[in-house]
Amino acid sequence: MASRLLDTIVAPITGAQPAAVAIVRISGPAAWSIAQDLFEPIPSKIVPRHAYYGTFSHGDDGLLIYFEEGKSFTGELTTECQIHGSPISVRKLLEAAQRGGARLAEPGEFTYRAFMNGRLDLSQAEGVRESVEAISSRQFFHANLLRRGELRHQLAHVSDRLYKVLAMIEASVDFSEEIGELDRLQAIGELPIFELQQLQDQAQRGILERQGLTVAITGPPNAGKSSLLNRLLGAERAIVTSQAGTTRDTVEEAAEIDGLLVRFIDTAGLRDALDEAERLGVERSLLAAKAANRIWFVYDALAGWDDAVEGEWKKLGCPMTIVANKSDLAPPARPDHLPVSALTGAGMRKLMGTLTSYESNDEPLVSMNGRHLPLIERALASSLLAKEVFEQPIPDDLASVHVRDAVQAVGEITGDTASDDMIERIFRDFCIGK
Ligand SMILES: Nc1nc2c(ncn2[C@@H]2O[C@H](COP(=O)(O)OP(=O)(O)OP(=O)(O)O)[C@@H](O)[C@H]2O)c(=O)[nH]1
Ligand SMILES: [Mg+2]
Repeated sequence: MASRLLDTIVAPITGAQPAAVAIVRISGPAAWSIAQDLFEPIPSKIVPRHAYYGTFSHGDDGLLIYFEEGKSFTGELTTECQIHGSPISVRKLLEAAQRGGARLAEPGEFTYRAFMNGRLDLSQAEGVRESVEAISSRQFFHANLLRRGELRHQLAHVSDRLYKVLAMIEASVDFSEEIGELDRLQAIGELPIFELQQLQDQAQRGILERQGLTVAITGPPNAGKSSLLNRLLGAERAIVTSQAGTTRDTVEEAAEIDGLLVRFIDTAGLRDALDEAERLGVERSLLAAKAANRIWFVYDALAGWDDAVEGEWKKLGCPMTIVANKSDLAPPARPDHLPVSALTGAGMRKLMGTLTSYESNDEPLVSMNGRHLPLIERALASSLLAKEVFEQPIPDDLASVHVRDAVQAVGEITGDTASDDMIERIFRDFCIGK
């Protein structure tokens, strides 16, 4: 993509038509001259970021907005055309812009240009994509944190410190006679170990909240597992009957619980299966439980907690929340069982609360995704190795290798040291118009 930065590009930046309005963005050196041929009346003196009403040459009317170079999303001279959101109108405007000299933007090319022009670093560009693709409130929250650049800001500070240590080492090697030996304690103090540890500690939450959770709803037959799923979804998703052994195949559905994306898996009741289909169903239940982040073991409070139920519970043998359903009919067998009723909805808030309780309720100030964490860990490990060198009677410049590796790792997050390949890979997943 890099060699083609001089082209002027065009694409709709709004979603699927038909819609009330669509926006077509033209970005690049010819953005204004192309727009002048597409729109009238062109005001004698155009004010940036003001909307002008007029007619487009392809027959639609709407608004034209002009953005100066350096003050647009891409950092380039840009015009945006707001037209009616009909597929025909959008296509005709795109064709007219192409006749005027623009070419269709590749997926992610607007954001790529914003990155190449320094408007965003690589992590912020990822934040742009994540904001667009977010389907839960927590995903959107983390995407916005990333997009706004707090990680970029903190990593700039980390890099500064690393470069300072490199400079100290180089100066002491090159000018040892003039400035004397390296002050090793000072060099250790400059290593951003604490900052990287803090980032590492904070990364997990963003990664978890982006991924969301998978919850397997298991337990004996007829306990009300499918009823519980339906109650959570507010829809009759799974078949419910009064017969034990109703659910065979796993039933999966996602819902947003307190902002978090949660995939619920309703499973076949656990017991010694009566036929082949049920046996396979029970096998799938166990697999689902194994793969899930959380397990709810649901039993029927009226039927009670007998040896058979206890036996099935023990077979799972991993930590889980024990849910006493049908609490409208009977209390839970034990005080540590969570009473709920899929019928009345009692206890549901508390049950959902078990999914979203965090050790710390403070909102994070910085967010990282799954690509960033290993790089933070690498930068931290290298910084610790550099510290080890400084603590031993071996030449200072051996620490440079480790410090440089930390710089490299941090730069792969921000894009400063990322290879073209890596950058292309990240932008390849963007959609057209982003
Ligand atoms: N009173 C009462 N009845 C419930 C409750 N939850 C479920 N039931 C009833 O219990 C029966 C079994 O419910 P299901 O949701 O099919 O139970 P299940 O655990 O999915 O059963 P299998 O799929 O056979 O393993 C149905 O008749 C439901 O109407 C509840 O909270 N209170
Ligand atoms: Mg069921």
